[in-house]
Amino acid sequence: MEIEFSEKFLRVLKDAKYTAVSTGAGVSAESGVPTFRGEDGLWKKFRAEELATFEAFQANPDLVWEWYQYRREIINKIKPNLGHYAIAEFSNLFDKFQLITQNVDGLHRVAGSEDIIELHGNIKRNRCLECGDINYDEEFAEFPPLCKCGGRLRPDVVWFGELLPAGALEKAYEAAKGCDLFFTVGTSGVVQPAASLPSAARQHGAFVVEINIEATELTFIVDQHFRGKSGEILPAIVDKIKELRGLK
Ligand code: BJW
Ligand code: ZN
Repeated sequence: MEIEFSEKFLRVLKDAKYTAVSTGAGVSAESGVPTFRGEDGLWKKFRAEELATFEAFQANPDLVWEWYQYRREIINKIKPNLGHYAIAEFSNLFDKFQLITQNVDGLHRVAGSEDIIELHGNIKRNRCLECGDINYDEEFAEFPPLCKCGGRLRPDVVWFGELLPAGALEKAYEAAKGCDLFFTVGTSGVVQPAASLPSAARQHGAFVVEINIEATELTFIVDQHFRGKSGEILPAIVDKIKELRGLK
């Protein structure tokens, strides 16, 4: 894809030593994972905010588990896209790199990224509400599923009103504050605290770039907005970095 890169962006791209990338559901959209908000975000007419809470789970564990099993089935069938692979290449192109994701689908790891901060957990894990045991079972003897100890299992993800995994947010903030180039990719920027990372990066001097198919809550605070699909724009950026560094 031919993209117009500004002089300023090219200079930042060439000079950046420490880059951080923060991703949301949009980066997996081209793989076939539905996003949360907008038209395709609805599942049986429910909004994510109505299902992704502990209260919803307590009131109707069958319904919430059905949603997660439906999503696991989708994720099990699909593959990373060119956006995930481009991000995996980033780690070889900068002295220091950190990937942060709100996604629970694990596709960054499949694409080859390592050291991923998963702010909202991982959909493949189950956690017992009683003993805290973690397992990766997908077939269950009973539904909603129970742990060996008899306690109720839940998906090991972060619901609204819950704290992010210990250390994850701190590590993400450290990256945002320490990097000189920060990308926010495929997120609507409405869910906190993840949505505050780009402004933290900017306040600490990073050049902040957004990649999204539409304007978001974050667009007005970024230095550069690329309008388009992450699976097209990220590979073009990787090509440009390689060209600038004489790697191709
Ligand atoms: C493309 C594309 C392509 C499409 N290429 N782009 C009032 C004010 C401020 C905060 C709060 C408040 N009231 C409550 C809060 C806190 C709350 C919050 O932020 N709520 C807001 C909604 C108002 N946050 C929390 O509760 C968090 N915890 C917390 O704050 O703890 C402290 C605390 C404790 C106790 C009390 C109060 C505070 C936890 C948030 C957990 C979010 N969990 C979910 C579910 C995870 C599990 C699961 O997957 O089921 O995380 S919700 C859902 O939203 C999921 C996502 O990670 C998250 C973000 O969504 P994302 O990724 O941005 O997706 P979309 O769909 O919104 O956007 C997709 C984007 O992609 C769009 O922009 C498209 O245009 C774009 N796109 N195709 C590029 N090809
Ligand atoms: Zn248990």
